[in-house]
Amino acid sequence: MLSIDPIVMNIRAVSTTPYLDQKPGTSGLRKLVKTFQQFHYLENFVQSIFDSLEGYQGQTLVLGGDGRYYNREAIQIILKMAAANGFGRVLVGQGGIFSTPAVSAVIRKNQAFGGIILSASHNPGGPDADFGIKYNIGNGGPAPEKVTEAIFARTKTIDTYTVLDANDVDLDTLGTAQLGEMTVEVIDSVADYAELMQALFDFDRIRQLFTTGNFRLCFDALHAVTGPYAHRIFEEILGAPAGTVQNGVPLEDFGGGHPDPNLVYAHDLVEVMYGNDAPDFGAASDGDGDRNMILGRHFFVTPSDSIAILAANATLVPGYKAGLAGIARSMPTSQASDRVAQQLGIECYETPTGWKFFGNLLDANKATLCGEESFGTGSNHIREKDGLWAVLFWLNVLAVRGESVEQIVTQHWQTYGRNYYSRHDYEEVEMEPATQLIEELRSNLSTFKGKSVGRYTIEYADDFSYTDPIDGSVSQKQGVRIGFTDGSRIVFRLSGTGTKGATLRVYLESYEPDSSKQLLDPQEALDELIEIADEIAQIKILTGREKPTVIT
Ligand code: VG1
Ligand code: CO
Repeated sequence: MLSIDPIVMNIRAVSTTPYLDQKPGTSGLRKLVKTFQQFHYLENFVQSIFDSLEGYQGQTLVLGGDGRYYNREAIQIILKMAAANGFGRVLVGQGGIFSTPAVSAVIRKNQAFGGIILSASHNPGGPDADFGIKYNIGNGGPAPEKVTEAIFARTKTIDTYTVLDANDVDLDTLGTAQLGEMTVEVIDSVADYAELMQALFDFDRIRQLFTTGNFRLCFDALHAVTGPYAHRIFEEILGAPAGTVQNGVPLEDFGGGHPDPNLVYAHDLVEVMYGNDAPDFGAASDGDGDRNMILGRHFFVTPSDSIAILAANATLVPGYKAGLAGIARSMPTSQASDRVAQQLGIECYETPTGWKFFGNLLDANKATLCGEESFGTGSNHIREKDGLWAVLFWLNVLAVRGESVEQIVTQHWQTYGRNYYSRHDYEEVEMEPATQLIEELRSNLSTFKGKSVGRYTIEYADDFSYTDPIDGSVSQKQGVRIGFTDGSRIVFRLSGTGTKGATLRVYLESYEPDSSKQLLDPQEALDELIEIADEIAQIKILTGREKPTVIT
């Protein structure tokens, strides 16, 4: 008697209608969970990704997320769609967990076609908070603008998606399952990443620091994705005592907090590091593990300084002992690394905000280290910024130099001068006045040059435009810059990652070569520039805010 084979599964073409708001921002599509839960919303976007790609039939896709609410549901949907669209294999992190840098590492190690990361990074999680999805290409890095533009164009016309009718895959057990013709491999979320870190850093020396040196680290995972990575690497492999990692269990709502490693949102860590008997070194990472905040005892390291200091000390670290090909920083990041690059006789590239702009420079071996003022640091080991990598880099430097974080930073200032730096964020302001503020600045640009304000004279004013030195692509309107004759700068831009209203970012920088004047509080050192920024952009009047929401 003939029987129907029960494992034959159905590929279904499902009719759908476009959503018109699926434009990816600085780092993927970020929306409220409720938006993503709308009928076919996620499916439309995922099918638009697949429709914008060519040549993935039979190839490997890497898939995982930061564990926030809706992660598991989204993974099941994407697996069935990947199977229906012809991928050969999907590598998914156990429990659906993968940090952004781990996805980048796994794509590269397995020569995968690309990867999908489910994260809204530093944005809060939970049923009433945010979700996000981003696509990474075969080099392990975020899709460049031409890909995200193609995806967005497709979302506006999409009328069908395809999906395999199948049961959910068990995401918690390591091993292989079959979805139609496609293989799903549930892999250890940490192993490949930890192996890569061991190849770059002197783990023996760092282990000695923990086991014989009285040295204490406090790492705060903020209940986000780096918990399992930090436990494994710091406590299991490097021998730091249990308890070194705090808030180390990923929670769907990050324990109600913002998984944003800065002085405001990482307050538990700040209390420890500024308390009595503080540890020697403190660090935190964000929702998806690509950012880092570095603290010494009672001491905060500005991210712009951090990248400059890592560059200046790179040859102390095994993975970088041959020196750097170049440095790249995003435009609003301070010019501290430019000074190191100059000293080293290498190039310092200035790119728009967002890691996708570093990809070509890294692939072409023009840059080895990259950094953003927003607590993002990374290198050519992958194509994403990498929070734990930065912490390990610092640990390696601390182990070799045997000095405190504060000593290393203040010495750096003495050698290179100090770039006082601060970013003022005005979060969730209304979209209309925020846009008006930027538009007015843009239309006044030509009138600024040569103007004197207080003790400053404006040398240039423009809207940053970037031409990629490798592929010639042009990205315009990347931030209004006002530069002063003494090298100080004010930059204004609107965030491309928020989901509520608009977030205005004001970046302030001044340069102090005199080491006797380098120990001021940055807010004090920058006070006149802060006033000028308000005057030029009418921030208080237009936003209705007396002060920023977050100062970093
Ligand atoms: C912010 C940061 C930017 C970073 C981006 C993604 O973008 O300023 O430097 O690359 O977030 O990082 P925006 O457009 O909001 O200023 V993550 O860790 O959120 O993926
Ligand atoms: Co992030």
